[in-house]
Amino acid sequence: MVAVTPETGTSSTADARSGDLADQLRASFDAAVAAEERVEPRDWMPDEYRASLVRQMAQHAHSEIIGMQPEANWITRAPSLRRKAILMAKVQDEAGHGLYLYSAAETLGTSRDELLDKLHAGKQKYSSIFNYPTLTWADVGAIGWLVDGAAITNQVPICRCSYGPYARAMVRICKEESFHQRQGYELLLALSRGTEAQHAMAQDAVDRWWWPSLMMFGPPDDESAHSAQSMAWRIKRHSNDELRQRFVDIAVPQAESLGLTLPDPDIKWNEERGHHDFGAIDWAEFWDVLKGNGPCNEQRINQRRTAHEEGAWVRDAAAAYAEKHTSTGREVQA
Ligand code: BYC
Repeated sequence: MVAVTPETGTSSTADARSGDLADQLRASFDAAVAAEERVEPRDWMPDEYRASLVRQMAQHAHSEIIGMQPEANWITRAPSLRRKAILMAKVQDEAGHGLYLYSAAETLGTSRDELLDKLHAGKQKYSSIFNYPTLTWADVGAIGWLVDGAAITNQVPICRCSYGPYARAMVRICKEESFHQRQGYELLLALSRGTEAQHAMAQDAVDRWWWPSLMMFGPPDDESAHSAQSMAWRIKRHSNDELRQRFVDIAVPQAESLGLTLPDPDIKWNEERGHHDFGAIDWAEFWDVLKGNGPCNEQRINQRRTAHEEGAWVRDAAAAYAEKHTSTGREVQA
């Protein structure tokens, strides 16, 4: 990989000293990616590669911090101290995941403030899934089992993403996500094996979260604007439909073990394909949620903006403290 130094120029193709140099840099980048070498922050990379990574990583980071809201809704009403402690730890993990991802995005020359401003202004997206409400305690289980399960299916391949800082952040995130998925499964299992009312609550949650979970993988391949290029750059390793199918194949036997039914009469094993067939996804609903018309879009973004405004004094105090101690030559202790 070609490191960007004062001799080789800056990270932008436009800034490369000549067309020849730009071609060489590009060829070297393409060869390195094809050879499964990691791209690191100081390496030369095409502007479009950098922009696409920032787009995906920002959306991912925003999803982590917005994703804290639907679950945090149940912290005060968790049915036991054990469940409350688990849920608090999980929500705290999501904040940590956001932090790793914003930090990884910063290595591409974009600041966390800039990305948050874009989120608050509606210029960057977060996952469609978090625009659905958490109506009952069982939703905490369904989010863990289905939403975190879908997230893991999507994110394990990103541990092999060509961009080093993103890939490394994903290793830790996936380890934590697998705990999240298991806590959701265990919670749903307890409800499913509980009273009739508890079982019905678990089934209702699965009925509501199943289809939105399938939408998390993004539009069908023939409508996915970025997949082909992202796969060529080894940012994505599998297409949206491939990962969605993998998730369905994993979820079907798990639903059976849980004693719950997936709300799709068309799910059946297809011997020839070696996969489960499943019913049609309501893509009109997906695009509508992306446009801001989901049940909770407005609530989620308003709550995020308010939290940001109300946290301004904490950021100011931390910055003033750091300034005071660096200007006096003393290091700030963590
Ligand atoms: N929601 O060309 P496409 C989590 C957008 S939650 C909203 O296929 P790409 C968590 C897409 O951005 C999950 N927008 O895009 C779990 C693009 O619009 P822009 C967060 C979506 O990037 C529990 C347009 O549709 N995970 O981790 O090739 C608790 C066309 O799509 C969605 C990640 O973000 C969607 N579901 O593939 C807390 C994983 N799907 O950008 C947190 C990393 C598509 O042109 N991201 N769009 O305006 C990815 O793997 C990929 O970005 C996606 C989409 C598979 C999501």
